[in-house]
Amino acid sequence: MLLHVRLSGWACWCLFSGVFSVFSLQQRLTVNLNGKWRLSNSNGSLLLPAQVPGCVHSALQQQGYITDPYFRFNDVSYRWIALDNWTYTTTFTLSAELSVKQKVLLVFDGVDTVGSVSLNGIAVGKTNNMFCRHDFSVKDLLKDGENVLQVGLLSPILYASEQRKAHTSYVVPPECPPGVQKGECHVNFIRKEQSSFSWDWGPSFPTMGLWKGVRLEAFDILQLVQVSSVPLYNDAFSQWRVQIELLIDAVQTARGQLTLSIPELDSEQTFQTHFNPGKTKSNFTILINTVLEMTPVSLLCYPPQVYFRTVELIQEPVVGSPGLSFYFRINGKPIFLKGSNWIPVHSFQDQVTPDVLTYIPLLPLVCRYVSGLFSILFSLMPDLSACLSCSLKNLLQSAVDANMNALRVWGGGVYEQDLFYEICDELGIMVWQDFMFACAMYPTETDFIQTVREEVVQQVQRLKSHPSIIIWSGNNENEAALATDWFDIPASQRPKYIRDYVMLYVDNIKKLVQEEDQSRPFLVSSPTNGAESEQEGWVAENPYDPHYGDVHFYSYILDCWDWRTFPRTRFASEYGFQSWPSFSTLQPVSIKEDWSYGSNFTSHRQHHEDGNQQMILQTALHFHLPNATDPLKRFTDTLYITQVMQAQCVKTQTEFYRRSRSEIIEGKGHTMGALYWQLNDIWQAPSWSSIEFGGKWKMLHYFAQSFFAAVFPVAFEEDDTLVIYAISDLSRDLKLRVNVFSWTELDPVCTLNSSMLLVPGGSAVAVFKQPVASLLAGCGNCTRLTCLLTFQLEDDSSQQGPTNYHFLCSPKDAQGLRRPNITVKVEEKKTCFSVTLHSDSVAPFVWLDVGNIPGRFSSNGFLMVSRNRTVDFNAWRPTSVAELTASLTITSLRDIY
Ligand code: BMA
Repeated sequence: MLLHVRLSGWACWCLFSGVFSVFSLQQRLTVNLNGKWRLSNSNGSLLLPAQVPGCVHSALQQQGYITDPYFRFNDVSYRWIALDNWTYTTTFTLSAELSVKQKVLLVFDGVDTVGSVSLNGIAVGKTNNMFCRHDFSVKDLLKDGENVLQVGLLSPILYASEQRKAHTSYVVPPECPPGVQKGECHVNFIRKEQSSFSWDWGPSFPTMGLWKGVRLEAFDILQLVQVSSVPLYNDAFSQWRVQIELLIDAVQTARGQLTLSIPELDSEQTFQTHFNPGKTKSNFTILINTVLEMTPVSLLCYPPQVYFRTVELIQEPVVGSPGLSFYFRINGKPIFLKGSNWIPVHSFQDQVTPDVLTYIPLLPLVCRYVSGLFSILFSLMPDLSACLSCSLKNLLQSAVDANMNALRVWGGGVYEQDLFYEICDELGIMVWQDFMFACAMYPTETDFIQTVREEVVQQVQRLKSHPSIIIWSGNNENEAALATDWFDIPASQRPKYIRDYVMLYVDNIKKLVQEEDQSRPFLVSSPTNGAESEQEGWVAENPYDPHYGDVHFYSYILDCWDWRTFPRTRFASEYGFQSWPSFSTLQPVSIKEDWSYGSNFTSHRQHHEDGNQQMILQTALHFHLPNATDPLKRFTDTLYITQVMQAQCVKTQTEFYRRSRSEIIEGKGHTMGALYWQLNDIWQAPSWSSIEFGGKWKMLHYFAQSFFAAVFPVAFEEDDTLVIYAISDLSRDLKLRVNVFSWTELDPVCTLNSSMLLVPGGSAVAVFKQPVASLLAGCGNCTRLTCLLTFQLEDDSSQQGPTNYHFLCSPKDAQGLRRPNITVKVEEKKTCFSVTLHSDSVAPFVWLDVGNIPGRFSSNGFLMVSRNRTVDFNAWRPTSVAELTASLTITSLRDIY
């Protein structure tokens, strides 16, 4: 349905009714100032071309002044870059058309970060917040002929340190990141991507640059700066209305008539309106006369599509459980959020690319790429390696393909670019959007609050039209940091920090967001006790209380196969385990001497204290460690086994959360969200991610395809009794089939079937319960050490959802597990390649790897309990059967020791 907006005299959206026609958008002139600028450092020793949008690091690399910043130890070697000040310069010539316009704005969509802008040698303004768009009125400074535009950028490290020094009254912790992160100090004093000074998964690259577009906008009378729209539903009247907000910049007072209409919905409204000189925001509401179903309906309009959907965060008493529920109700329906946490895709945002091209091996000579809706024929191979690594589309599609329905844009990164949210809208990914504050206290001086206010208003206005965003959240872990005293704040000073906290997130951010957007909930922090935290003055005694709100839970040392160690929370918004990326991801940024688990490189890339050791300890609880004599094989086997460990740990924990959906045990439960930490990687290093830098899926991501499936069976043991739950997002009559295998045999020793049971949509229901001893007694010579189980749900005619498995002992104790001797055949099919495996015995965690050929298998890391299995491989660049066959390695658990 098309939304018609008529502002008389306005050539904006669709129609133009011409009551007066003095001004129109069509007469706005835009001069794009992106492209090649010149960049110099403070003493002028470096002078080079630099791309805008872009940053200093990218420019230095592109011009060959530095090599890949991600190579080996370069994060430390290139520290000098962000300790210097840099100047971007460009020249442009004015057209006659532009010079006669009444108003000319110089617009920066994003300056990173502390900048002074001058035009023809005259200062026009300053910037100090990378999350703000800036515009400066420059008509009087422009001249005929050549104009010189300069942006001087201060070292963000030195600026942050200056700000810290100026803040003498009390400390605003943390002063510096932990040493293991090799980062910079006082990032909380600068409004910039907080993880750019280093994080526990990322390098320190405090970027500087013009990271978004630059342009001149010239117009007469007025121009439309931004349009946003949110649908609101009135329960009492069962009526929709769409709130449309226009941000107008007017040179002089303009009066007129505005008509909003949606003919398809038989809804129209007319407003007499006027705009005062300067920037004004005006809200208009159109009532929808037609009764809409509570299902998403799309309205085509400019600029984005508008969908009708409601979102509520339900916090209400739960029968049989102290505390409050915490779940999202979308269009009146409770939804379990399944997904992960999103971090910045790259240290250098200019290297984030929009799309991924999928190679279809149809035409051998002229390769065909399909990108979204468009098919383009290329006769020459474009260089795809760069675009693949950081493609938003690829990562988001990967989330959807792993059956995720939600992502949390974590508060230590950036508010993502418009395209991110457009793709989420399109793919149906629900976004939990943090504001960019993380793991720290923040100053509350007037200047700081002022710039944060501007940031918040701008970001909410920019993003609120996106239906994918279902919640705004004030910060990451700052309530927890205060409540559980991460920073050793003396008790006597606590009230001051709490006052600052409330001032920033409640009195300012929350208030502003709620003024700007009434269509979605606001949460002050994550984790939080939500309504209970508010009761306790916004900082709860224990923000990790499982009876309220959301929980972040990490435990690296406790046995992750033991579900009893996990909190039965209402909503798990963070949990996870580290693993290493694959060798093909590490190889381009390392050299031979780096390829061992004890190398300097291996410990340099690990930014989480004791992380490498924790991975090994957790692995050793259930697996033999690699013992190959060949050092490279031992290294790659170690990378593999950390991925096995991570996949299995996150699987166990996620299954626990999903099966806790429908029950209250010892007063806890009704879990309605599982967002593991973290989806993606910022560089090639060990981390909690399920997707490696470069887009390659780790074993965990393949596992997520199963453990987030709409219909899925999960097993666990309680007091030596095996319990299997059917989890279903859909309503189905289902029965369970359990196959018992011995580790030595590829045919089941025995099979058990349950009777058919209705599993209501949105529930987790126990469908099987039997003491392990009695189950084994009825099944040949099976013991805990010799046998394992697979199980699946079925309806009358076919299997529903993926097959799952349950080990009755640690694989390291399994008796009869043999080297499987897997052989393989690669074939070319119409739209992908197929890989057929043949195994002569049971093989756990079968891992196919084609090295640096980018692409994805349809399934990987699986338990092989059949002689043959075929999986597909979708390549993201042209390849061949020969190349794939040569690159393919297959590893299963028994191959590493
Ligand atoms: C959480 C996150 C991040 C961090 C992750 C892993 O607390 O919010 O700050 O990267 O844990 O430690």
